[in-house]
Amino acid sequence: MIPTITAFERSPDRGQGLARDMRVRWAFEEVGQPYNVRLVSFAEMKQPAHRALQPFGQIPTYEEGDLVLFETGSIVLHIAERHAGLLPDDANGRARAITWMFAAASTVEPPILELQTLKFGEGDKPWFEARLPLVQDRIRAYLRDLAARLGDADWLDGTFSAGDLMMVHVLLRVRPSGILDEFATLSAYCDRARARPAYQRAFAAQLAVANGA
Ligand code: GTB
Repeated sequence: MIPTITAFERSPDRGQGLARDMRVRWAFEEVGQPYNVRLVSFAEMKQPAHRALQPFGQIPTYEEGDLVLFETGSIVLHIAERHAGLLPDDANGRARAITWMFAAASTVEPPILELQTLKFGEGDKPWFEARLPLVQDRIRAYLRDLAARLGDADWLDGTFSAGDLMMVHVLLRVRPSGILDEFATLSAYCDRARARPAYQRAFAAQLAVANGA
């Protein structure tokens, strides 16, 4: 059965790959699994039918027969566990790759989301100017530690894994702020990931939606 995911009918980034369906598309492409996409409008996302799939009224979702999943980490892990290509064969290597998935979503992503919330939702608030450098520095601290761990390796733990996929997509979210460029090795890490044919196919597919194809 071919799984179906949901994605923005009109992504606010106009197809620059920042919306989270990109992670799922990329995972499918890495393992060579075909998938269908159902596009949803913002209004539809908040309706009971979509909330039955995603309680918070967000994209992406994943449907495969009776199975319905939400949360990109869970969906990417599900794909990685069922298909070769995104998790190492040895049990410890798999556990470490999954640890990096959690590190991306639970440690590195929250301050990046905080920066977005601040910039796009609190720009007119009296605390904006004071909070901005604090949040930016919190991101820098995590990126410094991540860069130290990556060192001059290509990927976080041996071969490319679902951990890298999640981490790179989280890092790409902070790129427009200019902070990623302060870390040359992380920037190169993201470029390496973006050069992967699977990433490029996924990017092209979601850009095609934005271009009305
Ligand atoms: N933790 C969940 C997951 O990982 O699946 C978070 C899902 C989520 O935040 N989905 C967003 C959403 O549906 C889309 S990706 N938002 C609508 C809502 O909450 O009402 C977040 C996103 C949106 C837009 C851009 N962009 O345009 O640059 C980037 C990322």
